[in-house]
Amino acid sequence: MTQSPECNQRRGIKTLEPDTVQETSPRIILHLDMDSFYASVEMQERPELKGKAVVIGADPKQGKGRGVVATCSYEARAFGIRSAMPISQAFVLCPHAIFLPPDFSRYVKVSADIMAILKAHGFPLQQVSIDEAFLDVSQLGTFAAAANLAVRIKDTILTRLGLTCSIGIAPTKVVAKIASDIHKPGGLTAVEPENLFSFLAPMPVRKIPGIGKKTETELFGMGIRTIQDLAAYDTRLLIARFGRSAIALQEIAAGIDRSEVKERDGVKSVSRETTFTENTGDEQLLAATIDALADEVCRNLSDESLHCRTVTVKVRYEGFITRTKARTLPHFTADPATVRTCARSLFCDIFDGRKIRLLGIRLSSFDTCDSRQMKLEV
Ligand code: TTP
Ligand code: MG
Repeated sequence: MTQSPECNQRRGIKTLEPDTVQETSPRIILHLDMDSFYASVEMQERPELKGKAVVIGADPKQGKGRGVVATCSYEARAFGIRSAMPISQAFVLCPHAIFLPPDFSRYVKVSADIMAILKAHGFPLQQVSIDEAFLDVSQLGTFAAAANLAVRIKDTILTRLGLTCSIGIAPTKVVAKIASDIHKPGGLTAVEPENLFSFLAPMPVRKIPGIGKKTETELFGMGIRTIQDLAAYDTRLLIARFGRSAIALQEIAAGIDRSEVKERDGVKSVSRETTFTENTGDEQLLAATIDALADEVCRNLSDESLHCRTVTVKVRYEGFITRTKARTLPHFTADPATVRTCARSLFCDIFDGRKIRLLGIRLSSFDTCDSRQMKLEV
């Protein structure tokens, strides 16, 4: 990073001691995120949908549907529709939109094609979700070379798969991710080390991955609105409010992020949830749903050759009150019966008899079959 501490003081930005932040050759991280992924896959396969407001998610049932929007085309976003919005609200915003159910297996296949295109360039690759990945392209040596690579990747994905993506390039993973998001769709944004602070400083704190609505509200209450405000805030007061994690947060705000592109860190969790057509307190139906969800997530687990240790059950009661409870098992497992038993017991712990709108199960803390095998052999 080339900016002097004096210059940062003038801007009100904190830095660590120069010797802990100076890097002789800065890393170059590329973050790619597909544009309106599920919707774009559908539009690619059905050209008559191109240019239309397309919403992927639950059946809207003329505005009486339940469940949420998974994603929507940018044309639909112009009407205010967003991911995770109730599908009934999406219908009100744009009744003439084309509503389609998600076709997950199709998206997983396209995702694998995208990752294969990225992997072919031979750089360390970390897939972080179905439609996004980091590449550590530091070996290219310059940001200009990284930008050329980004253009080639965008072209290949467009030519071979007919899909667009957005790419961010920066010296850290966090900034590369923020950069890939700011000129969507079809963006390419490079933040060179000397521009790191001026890029981050004016952004709203919410841009930092991990800062959600709740933390944002608390930060606003403390007078912290921009990333620069966060970087300049008294660290002791931040720790008093948010605990030790405030240190990492403040480092990110100052452009410091040492996290590496980890090749085997792909899938972090596998989850499935279902929204009932009508809120229900029928214990038999709830138990059967838990079993079906457990079987489904276990199938996903074995597709990915993974074993998990942590099972989380999510219950959303009528009125949108959500409870979750997690348990970490003593051993890694992919066994549906084990997951079912654990999920049922977690459900019993949080079920208070009220009617339920949604049930979900998430599996996390993974070990791959390969690494488990290796441990057994030791
Ligand atoms: P995102 O990359 O967050 O969204 P996106 O690709 O649809 O749009 P953008 O151009 O803003 O990147 O998520 C990737 C896919 O994950 C998305 O196409 C659908 C799915 N998804 C959900 O099912 N529910 C959600 O709440 C979100 C955010 C995404
Ligand atoms: Mg995306």
